[in-house]
Amino acid sequence: MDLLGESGGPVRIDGRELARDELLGWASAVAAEIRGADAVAVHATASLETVAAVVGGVLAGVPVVPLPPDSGPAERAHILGDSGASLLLAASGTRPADGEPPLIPVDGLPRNGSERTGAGAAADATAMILYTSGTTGAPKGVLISRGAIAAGLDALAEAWAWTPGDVLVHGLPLFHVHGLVLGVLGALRVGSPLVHTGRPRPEAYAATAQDDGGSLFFGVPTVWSRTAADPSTARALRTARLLVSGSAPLPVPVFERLAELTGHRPVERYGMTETLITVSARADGDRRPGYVGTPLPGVETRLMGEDGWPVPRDGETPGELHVRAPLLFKGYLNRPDATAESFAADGWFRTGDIATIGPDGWHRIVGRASTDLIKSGGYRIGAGEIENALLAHPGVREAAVVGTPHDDLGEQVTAYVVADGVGEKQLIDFVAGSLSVHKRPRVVHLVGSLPRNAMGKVVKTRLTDLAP
Ligand code: MLC
Ligand code: AMP
Repeated sequence: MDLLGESGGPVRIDGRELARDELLGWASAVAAEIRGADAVAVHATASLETVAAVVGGVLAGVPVVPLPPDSGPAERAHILGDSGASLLLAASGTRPADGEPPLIPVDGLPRNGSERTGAGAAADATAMILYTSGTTGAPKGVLISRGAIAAGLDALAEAWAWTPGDVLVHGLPLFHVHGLVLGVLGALRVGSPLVHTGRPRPEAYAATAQDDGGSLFFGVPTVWSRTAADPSTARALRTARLLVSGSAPLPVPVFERLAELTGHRPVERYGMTETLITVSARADGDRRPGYVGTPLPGVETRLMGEDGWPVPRDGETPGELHVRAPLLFKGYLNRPDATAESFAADGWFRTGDIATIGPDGWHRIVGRASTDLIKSGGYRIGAGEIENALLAHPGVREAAVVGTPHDDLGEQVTAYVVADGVGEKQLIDFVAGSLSVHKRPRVVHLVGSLPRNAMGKVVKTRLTDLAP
C-alpha cells in the first residue's frame, strides 16, 4: 500500500530545502541500501537526512525505528536492542557506539533513485516502531502499520480541510507521532509543502507565516503558550488558516489569548502513539476551549467506569476513554503481556485517559488514570523509568517521581529521593547520563522517607505534602 501522495511541494528543514522529486530520489537510494532488513534505526535529528531515511524505509517497506538524537546510552541501547534494527541510518559524522548496528551514511548516498511509491508493502506491514514510555520500566516499541498511518492521515486531512494548497509549518521533534507521522508523512501524503523550523520557536513560526505563506501550524501547548505570551509574534499568525494544538492539554487561558491575538480559535486534537489522532475539532466547525473535539471519521469511542460498566455521555461523568478504529497500533514489540493488558476483553483499546463525552459528542480530557505518566512540554515520560535511573545511583535508597504543575511545560518532572551523600544537582546530572534531556527531573527534593501505605507501596498523592 502506498503511503505517499502522487505529487507535492518541497520539504524545508531548518533552512535546507529539497524539491519533492529530489527528496524521493534520495529516499529511493536509501531504500536500495536497506531493502530486506528486518528494521532500520534512524538517528532522528531535525534534518533532511532524517526525512530521506524515514521515507527510504517507507519506500523499501522496512520498519523504521526513530532514535531520539539526545537519548542517553541506556535508552539508546534499549531501543536498538529491543527493536532488532540491523542498520543505523544517520549523517556521516555520526559514530555508532560499540555493539550498535553498522552505519549507512545517508548524506553520502546518491539522489537519483527511481522508486517513488513503495506500493508493494501490505497495509498491515509495520511502517514504524515508535518507542514510548509506560508507567514502569523501559519504553515500549509501538508497532504502527502502513494502513493505520494512511487511515489516520486521511481522516485528519478531511477534518482539517488539509490540501496541497496549504503550507504546513512546525518545528517538532522528528521521532514522535506529532512531528514525524503527522508533520512529515502527513505533508508528503497530502502533498502540501513543509517548512520545519528546526525547533518550535514562536518567532520562527511567525517568520514563516510572513515569508513563506505558512497556513497550517502544528504545536504542543508549550509552543502556543509561549506564542500567546508574545503579542507581536502571535499577531503575525493572523495570515494563517489553522492553528492546531495537541499532545497535551491546551490551557483555556492560552486558547483565549491566542484567539484574541491571532484571530484564530485553535483546533485542539487528542491522540496517542498507540492510536494516532482519534478526536479533533474540525476546520469547518466549532472549537471549544478545554475540549478536544469529536471522533474522526472511522473512529469509535466509549467511556468505561471503574466498575466495568459504560459511563453515560452526559458531559459530566468521567470514565476511561476506550477507542476502536482502523488507526490503532498492532501491539507492543516483544511485549504480549503489555499488549493484552491495554485492550479490554471485547477488543477496545484502553487509553488510560479519563474523559467526559457530552450528548453532542464533544470530548473533554480530564486527567489520566495513572499518576505515573507525566506530560512535560508534550513529551510522554514514565515515572518508573526515571525512578530506575535514580535508583542506579549508589547513594540513592528510595525514589519516587511525579509530574507537578509547571506554567510553561504543563507538568514538570519532580523527584522525591531518599539518599546519602549526594546533592540535587548531581542527581539531575546523573539521570542526564542515561536518559534523554527532557526526562531529567527539573526538581529533586531530598527527603527523610517516602509516604507508604500499609502494603509498603509509595502513596504518590501524598508526596507533595513533603514539599510542593
Ligand atoms: C531541560 N533543561 C534543563 C532541564 N531540563 N536544564 C536543567 N535541568 C533540567 N532538568 C534545559 C534544556 O536542555 C534547554 O536547554 C532549556 O533547559 C530549556 O528547556 P525546555 O524548558 O524543555 O524548553 P525547550 O528546550 O524550548 O523545549 C520545549 C519544547 C519541547 C516544547 C520545544 O518540550 C518539545 O519539543 N516538545 C515536543 C514534544 C513532542 O513532540 N511531543 C509529541 C509526542 S506524540 P538548551 O540549552 O537546549 O536551551 C503525541 C501524539 C499526539 O503526543 O497526540 O501528538
Ligand atoms: P504520546 O504517546 O506521547 O502521544 O502521549 C499520549 C498522551 O498525551 C495521551 O494519552 C494523553 O494523555 C495526552 N494528550 C494528547 N493530546 C492531548 C490533548 N489534546 N489534551 C490532553 N491530553 C492529550
